[in-house]
Amino acid sequence: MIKTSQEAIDLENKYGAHNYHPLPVVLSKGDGIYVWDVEGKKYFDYLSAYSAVNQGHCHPKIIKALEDQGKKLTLTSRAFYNDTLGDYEKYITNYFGYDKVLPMNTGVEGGETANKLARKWGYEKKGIEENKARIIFAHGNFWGRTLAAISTSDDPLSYKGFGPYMPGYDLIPYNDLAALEEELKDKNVCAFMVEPIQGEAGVIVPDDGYLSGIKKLCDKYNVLFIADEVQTGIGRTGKMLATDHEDARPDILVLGKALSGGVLPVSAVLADDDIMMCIRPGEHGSTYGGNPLSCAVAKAALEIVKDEKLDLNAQRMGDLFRGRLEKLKEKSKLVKLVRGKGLLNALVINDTEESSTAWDICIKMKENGLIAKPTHGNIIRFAPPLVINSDEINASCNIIEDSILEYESSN
Ligand code: IF1
Repeated sequence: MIKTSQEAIDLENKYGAHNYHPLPVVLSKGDGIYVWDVEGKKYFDYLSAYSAVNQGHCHPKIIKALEDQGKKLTLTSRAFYNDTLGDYEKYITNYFGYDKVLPMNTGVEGGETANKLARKWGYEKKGIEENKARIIFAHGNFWGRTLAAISTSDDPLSYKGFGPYMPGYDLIPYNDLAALEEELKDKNVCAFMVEPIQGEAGVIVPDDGYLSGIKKLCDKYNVLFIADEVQTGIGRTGKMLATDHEDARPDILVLGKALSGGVLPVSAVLADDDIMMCIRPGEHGSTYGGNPLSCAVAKAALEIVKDEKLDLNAQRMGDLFRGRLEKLKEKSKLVKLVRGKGLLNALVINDTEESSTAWDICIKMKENGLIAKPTHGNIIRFAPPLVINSDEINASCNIIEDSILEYESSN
Protein backbone atom coordinates (compact mmCIF):
# COMPACT_ATOMS: atom_id res chain seq x y z
CA MET A 1 0.00 0.00 0.00
CA ILE A 2 1.46 3.35 -1.11
CA LYS A 3 1.97 5.68 1.88
CA THR A 4 3.64 8.73 0.33
CA SER A 5 3.66 10.40 -3.09
CA GLN A 6 7.43 9.98 -3.34
CA GLU A 7 7.05 6.23 -2.78
CA ALA A 8 4.64 6.02 -5.73
CA ILE A 9 6.92 8.08 -7.96
CA ASP A 10 9.93 5.93 -7.07
CA LEU A 11 8.02 2.71 -7.83
CA GLU A 12 6.89 4.02 -11.23
CA ASN A 13 10.45 5.13 -12.03
CA LYS A 14 11.90 1.76 -11.10
CA TYR A 15 9.30 -0.64 -12.49
CA GLY A 16 7.44 1.31 -15.21
CA ALA A 17 8.43 2.26 -18.75
CA HIS A 18 9.47 5.89 -18.95
CA ASN A 19 7.03 6.81 -21.71
CA TYR A 20 5.61 9.79 -19.86
CA HIS A 21 6.91 12.81 -17.93
CA PRO A 22 4.03 13.38 -15.50
CA LEU A 23 3.52 16.48 -13.39
CA PRO A 24 4.91 15.57 -9.90
CA VAL A 25 1.51 14.87 -8.27
CA VAL A 26 0.27 11.42 -7.17
CA LEU A 27 -3.48 11.08 -7.28
CA SER A 28 -5.37 8.63 -5.12
CA LYS A 29 -9.02 9.75 -5.18
CA GLY A 30 -11.41 11.44 -7.62
CA ASP A 31 -14.94 12.79 -7.17
CA GLY A 32 -16.66 15.07 -9.69
CA ILE A 33 -14.31 17.91 -10.66
CA TYR A 34 -11.88 17.18 -7.81
CA VAL A 35 -8.96 14.82 -7.27
CA TRP A 36 -6.90 14.28 -4.12
CA ASP A 37 -3.24 13.29 -3.83
CA VAL A 38 -1.79 10.65 -1.48
CA GLU A 39 -1.26 13.25 1.25
CA GLY A 40 -4.93 14.30 1.00
CA LYS A 41 -4.38 17.61 -0.83
CA LYS A 42 -7.39 18.54 -3.01
CA TYR A 43 -7.13 19.81 -6.60
CA PHE A 44 -9.39 21.07 -9.36
CA ASP A 45 -8.84 18.60 -12.22
CA TYR A 46 -8.35 20.75 -15.34
CA LEU A 47 -7.27 17.96 -17.61
CA SER A 48 -10.11 15.41 -17.11
CA ALA A 49 -7.70 12.71 -18.33
CA TYR A 50 -7.48 14.50 -21.69
CA SER A 51 -11.26 14.92 -21.84
CA ALA A 52 -12.19 11.36 -20.86
CA VAL A 53 -13.81 12.37 -17.53
CA ASN A 54 -16.44 14.79 -18.91
CA GLN A 55 -19.09 13.43 -16.50
CA GLY A 56 -16.84 13.99 -13.47
CA HIS A 57 -14.70 11.46 -11.61
CA CYS A 58 -16.46 8.30 -10.38
CA HIS A 59 -19.93 9.46 -11.40
CA PRO A 60 -22.28 7.38 -9.18
CA LYS A 61 -24.57 6.43 -12.06
CA ILE A 62 -21.65 5.06 -14.14
CA ILE A 63 -20.14 3.27 -11.14
CA LYS A 64 -23.53 1.68 -10.42
CA ALA A 65 -23.76 0.46 -14.04
CA LEU A 66 -20.22 -0.92 -13.70
CA GLU A 67 -21.06 -2.74 -10.43
CA ASP A 68 -24.42 -4.13 -11.57
CA GLN A 69 -23.11 -5.47 -14.89
CA GLY A 70 -19.79 -6.46 -13.32
CA LYS A 71 -21.57 -8.91 -11.05
CA LYS A 72 -23.54 -10.40 -13.95
CA LEU A 73 -21.50 -10.78 -17.19
CA THR A 74 -18.43 -8.79 -18.26
CA LEU A 75 -17.11 -10.39 -21.47
CA THR A 76 -18.42 -12.95 -23.97
CA SER A 77 -16.28 -12.03 -27.03
CA ARG A 78 -18.20 -11.60 -30.29
CA ALA A 79 -18.03 -15.36 -30.94
CA PHE A 80 -21.45 -15.39 -29.26
CA TYR A 81 -24.34 -12.96 -28.89
CA ASN A 82 -25.18 -11.41 -25.51
CA ASP A 83 -28.12 -9.49 -24.03
CA THR A 84 -26.47 -6.05 -23.76
CA LEU A 85 -24.72 -5.32 -27.08
CA GLY A 86 -27.79 -4.99 -29.30
CA ASP A 87 -29.55 -2.76 -26.77
CA TYR A 88 -26.46 -0.50 -26.55
CA GLU A 89 -26.05 -0.45 -30.36
CA LYS A 90 -29.67 0.66 -30.78
CA TYR A 91 -29.21 3.32 -28.09
CA ILE A 92 -25.98 4.86 -29.41
CA THR A 93 -27.00 4.79 -33.11
CA ASN A 94 -30.27 6.59 -32.26
CA TYR A 95 -28.37 8.97 -29.97
CA PHE A 96 -26.04 10.17 -32.77
CA GLY A 97 -28.28 9.45 -35.79
CA TYR A 98 -26.42 6.74 -37.69
CA ASP A 99 -27.53 3.34 -39.05
CA LYS A 100 -24.81 1.32 -37.35
CA VAL A 101 -21.94 1.27 -34.83
CA LEU A 102 -18.74 -0.80 -34.74
CA PRO A 103 -17.68 -1.02 -31.07
CA MET A 104 -13.96 -0.91 -30.18
CA ASN A 105 -11.94 -0.01 -27.05
CA THR A 106 -9.37 2.75 -27.38
CA GLY A 107 -9.63 5.92 -29.41
CA VAL A 108 -6.82 4.89 -31.73
CA GLU A 109 -8.57 1.59 -32.45
CA GLY A 110 -11.54 3.71 -33.44
CA GLY A 111 -9.34 5.68 -35.82
CA GLU A 112 -7.78 2.51 -37.25
CA THR A 113 -11.28 1.06 -37.76
CA ALA A 114 -12.43 4.23 -39.54
CA ASN A 115 -9.37 4.06 -41.83
CA LYS A 116 -10.01 0.40 -42.70
CA LEU A 117 -13.71 1.12 -43.31
CA ALA A 118 -12.88 4.06 -45.59
CA ARG A 119 -10.37 2.07 -47.63
CA LYS A 120 -12.80 -0.85 -48.00
CA TRP A 121 -15.56 1.56 -49.09
CA GLY A 122 -13.10 3.18 -51.52
CA TYR A 123 -12.42 -0.13 -53.25
CA GLU A 124 -15.95 -1.53 -53.16
CA LYS A 125 -18.07 1.58 -53.70
CA LYS A 126 -15.83 4.26 -55.24
CA GLY A 127 -13.98 1.80 -57.49
CA ILE A 128 -10.47 2.79 -56.41
CA GLU A 129 -7.80 0.40 -57.73
CA GLU A 130 -6.70 -2.18 -55.10
CA ASN A 131 -3.99 -0.86 -52.70
CA LYS A 132 -4.20 2.66 -54.22
CA ALA A 133 -6.58 4.22 -51.67
CA ARG A 134 -5.33 7.44 -50.06
CA ILE A 135 -6.50 9.12 -46.85
CA ILE A 136 -5.77 12.81 -46.25
CA PHE A 137 -4.99 14.25 -42.79
CA ALA A 138 -4.22 17.76 -41.51
CA HIS A 139 -0.85 18.97 -40.29
CA GLY A 140 -0.86 18.94 -36.50
CA ASN A 141 -3.19 15.95 -36.27
CA PHE A 142 -3.06 13.51 -33.37
CA TRP A 143 -5.13 10.36 -33.24
CA GLY A 144 -3.02 7.98 -31.17
CA ARG A 145 0.20 6.00 -30.90
CA THR A 146 -0.15 3.01 -33.27
CA LEU A 147 2.14 2.71 -36.29
CA ALA A 148 -0.66 3.89 -38.59
CA ALA A 149 -1.50 6.84 -36.35
CA ILE A 150 2.12 8.02 -36.11
CA SER A 151 2.47 7.57 -39.88
CA THR A 152 0.20 10.60 -40.32
CA SER A 153 1.95 12.68 -37.68
CA ASP A 154 4.22 15.63 -38.39
CA ASP A 155 5.37 15.78 -34.77
CA PRO A 156 8.82 14.11 -34.50
CA LEU A 157 8.04 13.21 -30.87
CA SER A 158 5.27 10.97 -32.24
CA TYR A 159 6.93 9.40 -35.29
CA LYS A 160 10.73 9.63 -35.00
CA GLY A 161 12.46 6.29 -34.63
CA PHE A 162 9.38 4.21 -35.40
CA GLY A 163 9.59 3.86 -39.22
CA PRO A 164 8.87 2.53 -41.78
CA TYR A 165 5.52 4.27 -42.07
CA MET A 166 2.07 3.31 -43.38
CA PRO A 167 1.73 4.24 -47.09
CA GLY A 168 -1.35 5.95 -48.56
CA TYR A 169 -1.41 8.85 -46.10
CA ASP A 170 -0.83 12.51 -47.00
CA LEU A 171 -1.04 15.80 -45.09
CA ILE A 172 -2.46 19.21 -45.92
CA PRO A 173 -2.60 22.39 -43.82
CA TYR A 174 -5.38 22.46 -41.19
CA ASN A 175 -8.21 24.97 -41.71
CA ASP A 176 -7.46 25.24 -45.46
CA LEU A 177 -10.36 24.29 -47.74
CA ALA A 178 -8.49 25.19 -50.95
CA ALA A 179 -5.69 22.76 -50.08
CA LEU A 180 -8.30 20.12 -49.26
CA GLU A 181 -10.11 20.58 -52.60
CA GLU A 182 -6.81 20.19 -54.48
CA GLU A 183 -6.22 16.78 -52.88
CA LEU A 184 -9.82 15.57 -53.28
CA LYS A 185 -9.59 15.90 -57.07
CA ASP A 186 -7.47 12.72 -57.01
CA LYS A 187 -9.87 9.81 -57.61
CA ASN A 188 -7.79 7.61 -55.31
CA VAL A 189 -8.69 9.65 -52.23
CA CYS A 190 -11.24 7.72 -50.16
CA ALA A 191 -11.36 9.89 -47.02
CA PHE A 192 -10.30 13.04 -45.17
CA MET A 193 -9.85 12.40 -41.43
CA VAL A 194 -9.72 15.46 -39.18
CA GLU A 195 -10.32 16.69 -35.62
CA PRO A 196 -13.01 19.44 -35.58
CA ILE A 197 -10.71 21.21 -33.08
CA GLN A 198 -7.10 20.01 -32.88
CA GLY A 199 -6.54 19.02 -29.25
CA GLU A 200 -2.93 17.96 -28.89
CA ALA A 201 -1.78 20.59 -31.37
CA GLY A 202 -2.83 23.12 -28.76
CA VAL A 203 -6.62 23.54 -29.06
CA ILE A 204 -6.53 24.92 -32.61
CA VAL A 205 -10.03 26.19 -33.46
CA PRO A 206 -10.62 26.44 -37.23
CA ASP A 207 -12.48 29.32 -38.91
CA ASP A 208 -16.28 29.27 -38.92
CA GLY A 209 -17.34 27.46 -42.08
CA TYR A 210 -14.37 25.08 -42.15
CA LEU A 211 -16.36 22.05 -40.99
CA SER A 212 -19.33 22.71 -43.31
CA GLY A 213 -16.82 23.40 -46.10
CA ILE A 214 -15.23 19.98 -45.53
CA LYS A 215 -18.65 18.36 -45.73
CA LYS A 216 -19.49 20.10 -49.00
CA LEU A 217 -16.15 19.26 -50.62
CA CYS A 218 -16.27 15.62 -49.51
CA ASP A 219 -19.80 15.30 -50.95
CA LYS A 220 -18.70 17.02 -54.17
CA TYR A 221 -15.75 14.67 -54.74
CA ASN A 222 -17.33 11.47 -53.30
CA VAL A 223 -14.83 11.31 -50.41
CA LEU A 224 -15.69 10.20 -46.85
CA PHE A 225 -15.49 12.85 -44.12
CA ILE A 226 -14.13 11.11 -41.01
CA ALA A 227 -14.49 13.24 -37.86
CA ASP A 228 -12.16 12.28 -35.04
CA GLU A 229 -14.30 13.38 -32.08
CA VAL A 230 -12.43 11.27 -29.54
CA GLN A 231 -11.43 14.42 -27.65
CA THR A 232 -13.98 17.00 -28.90
CA GLY A 233 -17.07 14.81 -28.69
CA ILE A 234 -19.54 13.98 -25.89
CA GLY A 235 -20.33 17.60 -24.99
CA ARG A 236 -16.76 18.92 -24.57
CA THR A 237 -17.01 21.91 -26.98
CA GLY A 238 -20.50 23.06 -25.96
CA LYS A 239 -22.43 20.81 -28.38
CA MET A 240 -22.87 17.04 -28.23
CA LEU A 241 -20.37 16.85 -31.11
CA ALA A 242 -17.99 19.58 -32.26
CA THR A 243 -19.30 18.97 -35.79
CA ASP A 244 -22.76 19.99 -34.50
CA HIS A 245 -21.55 23.61 -34.47
CA GLU A 246 -22.01 23.63 -38.27
CA ASP A 247 -23.84 21.74 -41.01
CA ALA A 248 -21.09 19.09 -41.05
CA ARG A 249 -22.45 15.60 -40.39
CA PRO A 250 -19.47 13.23 -40.72
CA ASP A 251 -19.76 10.14 -42.94
CA ILE A 252 -17.77 8.26 -40.29
CA LEU A 253 -17.81 9.43 -36.65
CA VAL A 254 -15.09 8.26 -34.23
CA LEU A 255 -15.78 8.49 -30.47
CA GLY A 256 -13.77 7.47 -27.42
CA LYS A 257 -12.57 8.82 -24.04
CA ALA A 258 -15.70 10.32 -22.40
CA LEU A 259 -17.88 7.74 -24.16
CA SER A 260 -17.27 5.76 -20.95
CA GLY A 261 -16.84 8.69 -18.54
CA GLY A 262 -13.28 7.72 -17.66
CA VAL A 263 -14.21 4.32 -16.18
CA LEU A 264 -12.82 1.92 -18.81
CA PRO A 265 -11.71 2.18 -22.47
CA VAL A 266 -14.69 2.35 -24.85
CA SER A 267 -14.62 3.66 -28.41
CA ALA A 268 -17.09 3.56 -31.24
CA VAL A 269 -17.20 4.09 -35.00
CA LEU A 270 -20.59 5.16 -36.39
CA ALA A 271 -21.63 5.18 -40.07
CA ASP A 272 -24.62 4.48 -42.29
CA ASP A 273 -25.20 1.12 -43.96
CA ASP A 274 -23.68 1.91 -47.39
CA ILE A 275 -20.35 2.42 -45.60
CA MET A 276 -20.58 0.12 -42.57
CA MET A 277 -21.73 -2.92 -44.56
CA CYS A 278 -18.46 -2.88 -46.55
CA ILE A 279 -16.92 -4.80 -43.62
CA ARG A 280 -18.17 -8.36 -43.46
CA PRO A 281 -17.98 -11.15 -40.82
CA GLY A 282 -14.41 -12.03 -39.93
CA GLU A 283 -12.85 -8.92 -41.49
CA HIS A 284 -12.47 -6.82 -38.35
CA GLY A 285 -13.00 -7.04 -34.58
CA SER A 286 -11.42 -7.11 -31.12
CA THR A 287 -11.58 -9.37 -28.06
CA TYR A 288 -13.12 -6.70 -25.82
CA GLY A 289 -14.94 -4.69 -28.50
CA GLY A 290 -18.57 -4.21 -27.42
CA ASN A 291 -18.24 -6.24 -24.23
CA PRO A 292 -21.26 -6.20 -21.86
CA LEU A 293 -19.42 -4.21 -19.18
CA SER A 294 -18.44 -1.50 -21.69
CA CYS A 295 -21.97 -1.35 -23.11
CA ALA A 296 -23.48 -0.84 -19.65
CA VAL A 297 -20.92 1.81 -18.70
CA ALA A 298 -21.10 3.68 -22.03
CA LYS A 299 -24.91 3.76 -22.03
CA ALA A 300 -24.91 5.27 -18.53
CA ALA A 301 -22.18 7.76 -19.53
CA LEU A 302 -24.21 8.92 -22.55
CA GLU A 303 -27.47 9.17 -20.54
CA ILE A 304 -25.74 11.46 -18.06
CA VAL A 305 -24.60 13.91 -20.77
CA LYS A 306 -28.23 14.27 -21.92
CA ASP A 307 -29.91 14.19 -18.49
CA GLU A 308 -27.51 16.75 -17.00
CA LYS A 309 -27.33 18.83 -20.24
CA LEU A 310 -23.54 18.78 -20.00
CA ASP A 311 -23.11 20.18 -23.53
CA LEU A 312 -25.10 23.30 -22.63
CA ASN A 313 -23.21 23.63 -19.34
CA ALA A 314 -19.90 23.31 -21.19
CA GLN A 315 -20.92 26.12 -23.51
CA ARG A 316 -21.96 28.44 -20.66
CA MET A 317 -19.06 27.63 -18.35
CA GLY A 318 -16.62 27.89 -21.27
CA ASP A 319 -17.81 31.42 -22.05
CA LEU A 320 -17.37 32.35 -18.38
CA PHE A 321 -13.89 30.75 -18.28
CA ARG A 322 -12.58 32.46 -21.43
CA GLY A 323 -14.05 35.77 -20.23
CA ARG A 324 -12.07 35.52 -17.01
CA LEU A 325 -8.81 34.56 -18.77
CA GLU A 326 -9.23 37.32 -21.36
CA LYS A 327 -9.19 39.83 -18.48
CA LEU A 328 -5.94 38.26 -17.30
CA LYS A 329 -4.30 39.44 -20.53
CA GLU A 330 -4.56 42.99 -19.17
CA LYS A 331 -2.78 42.05 -15.94
CA SER A 332 -0.02 39.75 -17.17
CA LYS A 333 2.49 39.95 -20.01
CA LEU A 334 2.74 36.15 -19.87
CA VAL A 335 -0.79 35.63 -21.16
CA LYS A 336 -0.52 35.90 -24.95
CA LEU A 337 -3.71 34.27 -26.20
CA VAL A 338 -6.79 32.45 -24.94
CA ARG A 339 -8.67 30.14 -27.34
CA GLY A 340 -11.14 27.31 -27.31
CA LYS A 341 -14.78 26.30 -27.51
CA GLY A 342 -16.98 25.09 -24.67
CA LEU A 343 -14.72 23.62 -21.98
CA LEU A 344 -11.84 22.75 -24.33
CA ASN A 345 -9.59 25.76 -23.90
CA ALA A 346 -5.92 26.69 -24.00
CA LEU A 347 -3.76 29.51 -22.77
CA VAL A 348 -0.79 30.43 -24.99
CA ILE A 349 2.07 31.66 -22.80
CA ASN A 350 4.10 34.56 -24.15
CA ASP A 351 7.35 32.63 -24.34
CA THR A 352 9.19 30.26 -26.71
CA GLU A 353 8.00 26.64 -27.22
CA GLU A 354 11.27 25.47 -25.70
CA SER A 355 10.88 27.55 -22.52
CA SER A 356 9.81 25.87 -19.28
CA THR A 357 7.45 28.73 -18.41
CA ALA A 358 4.22 26.81 -19.11
CA TRP A 359 5.50 23.85 -17.10
CA ASP A 360 6.62 26.11 -14.24
CA ILE A 361 3.19 27.77 -14.16
CA CYS A 362 1.57 24.32 -14.00
CA ILE A 363 3.79 23.50 -11.02
CA LYS A 364 2.71 26.78 -9.36
CA MET A 365 -0.98 26.01 -10.06
CA LYS A 366 -0.50 22.54 -8.58
CA GLU A 367 0.85 24.10 -5.39
CA ASN A 368 -2.25 26.31 -5.38
CA GLY A 369 -4.69 23.42 -5.86
CA LEU A 370 -5.32 23.07 -9.60
CA ILE A 371 -3.76 20.51 -11.96
CA ALA A 372 -3.33 21.04 -15.68
CA LYS A 373 -0.55 20.14 -18.09
CA PRO A 374 1.16 21.96 -20.96
CA THR A 375 0.74 20.63 -24.45
CA HIS A 376 3.40 21.57 -26.99
CA GLY A 377 5.79 23.71 -25.00
CA ASN A 378 4.18 27.06 -24.25
CA ILE A 379 0.49 26.11 -24.38
CA ILE A 380 -1.51 25.10 -21.31
CA ARG A 381 -4.71 23.14 -22.00
CA PHE A 382 -7.63 23.72 -19.59
CA ALA A 383 -10.36 21.07 -19.77
CA PRO A 384 -12.25 20.47 -16.51
CA PRO A 385 -15.10 17.95 -16.22
CA LEU A 386 -18.28 19.35 -17.83
CA VAL A 387 -20.17 19.16 -14.51
CA ILE A 388 -18.31 22.23 -13.20
CA ASN A 389 -20.47 25.18 -12.03
CA SER A 390 -19.91 28.94 -12.14
CA ASP A 391 -18.66 29.25 -8.55
CA GLU A 392 -16.10 26.50 -9.25
CA ILE A 393 -15.08 28.19 -12.52
CA ASN A 394 -14.50 31.46 -10.68
CA ALA A 395 -12.61 29.77 -7.83
CA SER A 396 -10.37 27.91 -10.29
CA CYS A 397 -9.78 31.05 -12.37
CA ASN A 398 -8.66 32.79 -9.17
CA ILE A 399 -6.05 30.03 -8.75
CA ILE A 400 -4.91 30.32 -12.38
CA GLU A 401 -4.67 34.12 -12.11
CA ASP A 402 -2.87 34.09 -8.73
CA SER A 403 -0.43 31.45 -9.97
CA ILE A 404 0.47 33.34 -13.14
CA LEU A 405 0.88 36.63 -11.29
CA GLU A 406 2.91 34.95 -8.50
CA TYR A 407 5.15 33.30 -11.11
CA GLU A 408 5.56 36.55 -13.01
CA SER A 409 6.49 38.52 -9.89
CA SER A 410 9.13 35.99 -8.86
CA ASN A 411 10.79 35.59 -12.29
C1 IF1 B 1 -1.21 9.89 -25.00
C2 IF1 B 1 -2.31 13.62 -26.52
C3 IF1 B 1 -4.58 14.33 -26.09
C4 IF1 B 1 -6.94 12.02 -29.26
C5 IF1 B 1 -7.67 12.16 -30.46
C6 IF1 B 1 -7.57 9.83 -30.85
C7 IF1 B 1 -6.86 9.64 -29.67
C8 IF1 B 1 -6.54 10.73 -28.85
C9 IF1 B 1 -8.14 13.53 -30.94
C10 IF1 B 1 -6.43 8.23 -29.30
C11 IF1 B 1 -5.79 10.51 -27.60
C12 IF1 B 1 -4.61 11.13 -25.67
C13 IF1 B 1 -3.53 10.08 -25.83
C14 IF1 B 1 -2.64 10.26 -24.65
C15 IF1 B 1 -2.73 11.74 -24.27
C16 IF1 B 1 -3.92 12.27 -24.99
C17 IF1 B 1 -3.64 13.41 -25.90
F1 IF1 B 1 -1.72 14.50 -25.73
F2 IF1 B 1 -1.63 12.52 -26.60
F3 IF1 B 1 -2.51 14.11 -27.73
F4 IF1 B 1 -5.73 14.16 -25.60
F5 IF1 B 1 -4.39 15.39 -26.78
N1 IF1 B 1 -7.96 11.07 -31.23
N2 IF1 B 1 -5.30 11.46 -26.90
O1 IF1 B 1 -6.64 13.12 -28.49
O2 IF1 B 1 -7.17 7.77 -28.20
O3 IF1 B 1 -6.02 5.56 -28.15
O4 IF1 B 1 -5.45 7.28 -26.44
O5 IF1 B 1 -7.71 6.19 -26.41
O6 IF1 B 1 -1.03 9.07 -25.92
O7 IF1 B 1 -0.31 10.41 -24.36
P1 IF1 B 1 -6.54 6.64 -27.26
